[in-house]
Amino acid sequence: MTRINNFIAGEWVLPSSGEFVNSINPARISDIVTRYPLSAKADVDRAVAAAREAFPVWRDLPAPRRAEILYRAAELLQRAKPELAKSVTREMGKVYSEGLGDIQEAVDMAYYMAGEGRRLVGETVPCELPHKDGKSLRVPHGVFALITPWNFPVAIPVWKIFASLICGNTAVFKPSSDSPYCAALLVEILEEAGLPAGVLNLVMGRGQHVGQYLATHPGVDGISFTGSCAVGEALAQQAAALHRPIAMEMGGKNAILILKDADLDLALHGVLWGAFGTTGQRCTAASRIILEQAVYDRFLNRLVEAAGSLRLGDGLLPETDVGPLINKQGLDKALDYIKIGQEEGAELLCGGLRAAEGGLAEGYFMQPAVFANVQPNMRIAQEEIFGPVVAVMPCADYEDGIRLVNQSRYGLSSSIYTNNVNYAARAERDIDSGLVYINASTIGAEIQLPFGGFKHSGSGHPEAGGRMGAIDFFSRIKVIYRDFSGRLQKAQIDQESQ
Ligand code: UN1
Repeated sequence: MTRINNFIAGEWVLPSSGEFVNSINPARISDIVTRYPLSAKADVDRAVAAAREAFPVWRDLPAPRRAEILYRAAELLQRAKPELAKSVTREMGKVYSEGLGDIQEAVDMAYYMAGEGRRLVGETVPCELPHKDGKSLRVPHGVFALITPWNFPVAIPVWKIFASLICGNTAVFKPSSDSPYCAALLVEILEEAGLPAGVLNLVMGRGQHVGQYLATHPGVDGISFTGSCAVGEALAQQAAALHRPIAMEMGGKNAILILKDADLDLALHGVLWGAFGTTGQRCTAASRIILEQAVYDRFLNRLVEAAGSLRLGDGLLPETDVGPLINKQGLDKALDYIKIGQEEGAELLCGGLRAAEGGLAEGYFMQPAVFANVQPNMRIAQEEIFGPVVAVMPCADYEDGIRLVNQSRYGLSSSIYTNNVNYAARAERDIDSGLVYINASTIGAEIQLPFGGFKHSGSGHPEAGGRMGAIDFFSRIKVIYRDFSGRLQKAQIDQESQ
């Protein structure tokens, strides 16, 4: 077991509080992964001051030079991938192959954002007056507060860190208290890659104290947050009062619509992967399955059989399909929704119990659950569970199915399985969510396209992607007019005199 510290102004430093708490392995709670700092406000003050101090020098370093550090980080991440993936699995429970995917996503993002260092384009346009030109430039905001969840403990921080840094911002990174060790490993890699002191600072601790204080700190210029709707929307109100840009990625209640002409084998793989991959703990997890009536019984039977045969266990064991939930609270919440669904009159066809056979009682395991005959307005069909629970409902036809897909306050990721080209094309238009998958599950976005939700899932500032995504959020547009006529020229007014 190790103990980790905060990283401020290029040094690994003790928290001013002197307090540390355990980060534990959710598959075996006696396994303490590390002890991490419970920081105090003074630590946030120091981290913000360090980021402020580093800002002018980092801003003035040409973006292609900033990029070189990201290229080095990409190589280091690639080299350390197996070790990092093991730490991801040990600290937050996802199966090892998904841990490798988490790191691969970080590698992809590092290369991609490094490339953006040579592509931070503005525009040059003709001016209406002679001997005058005009251009737009991308400039950084200053210091960003980056607040991240545990479910992608390396990939999601990297979406924010690399995009903010390549644009010339400096940052204070506050990771989830459920994945501080992974955060520290990531920061070590950036340190090794040669990131100058103060450009990225890491402060660990509780969200209500450290995260909240950081986001509203007077020395911060912008916020990027991924987490719950309740926290994100409260932060957005405070950010509005401070006139501070905020990007939020929040909940989802993602649906897969399966039409009767679909390839049902393919759809079954997609449902299992979307609903139970990462133990259902993705914002993009499939948690509503909408089946066209003609295939309802057939598909449901196959789904129940397949869900019941998924093997639970420690994600480091090669035979494991589904790992644990993140913590006691996550497990209790998912178990509560099983009760809620039953009380609402949905039919629980499999799973839904805490798994305790073998060594599983030592971790937060739950058997994957399938509810059938779900009504669209039931809580299990409307509220985000963030666990291995799926709500299945029938629909009459394409139109009815789309209506159900869109009947949600969320709109992050949706999917349709059909072999009818016209329905597939119509779904691209009709589905009201930021991500739409055709004949693929709701998870598996690639970093070169923007990632973000509609409605209550997001703020309209997507992550990842290039100029249509994160680059647009992490930079501001400055416009320069240069008049080299040597006389007063009046735009919009000097029409006649030329
Ligand atoms: C999340 O769902 O919490 O699209 C993030 C995916 C991953 C990122 C998901 N690349 O599934």
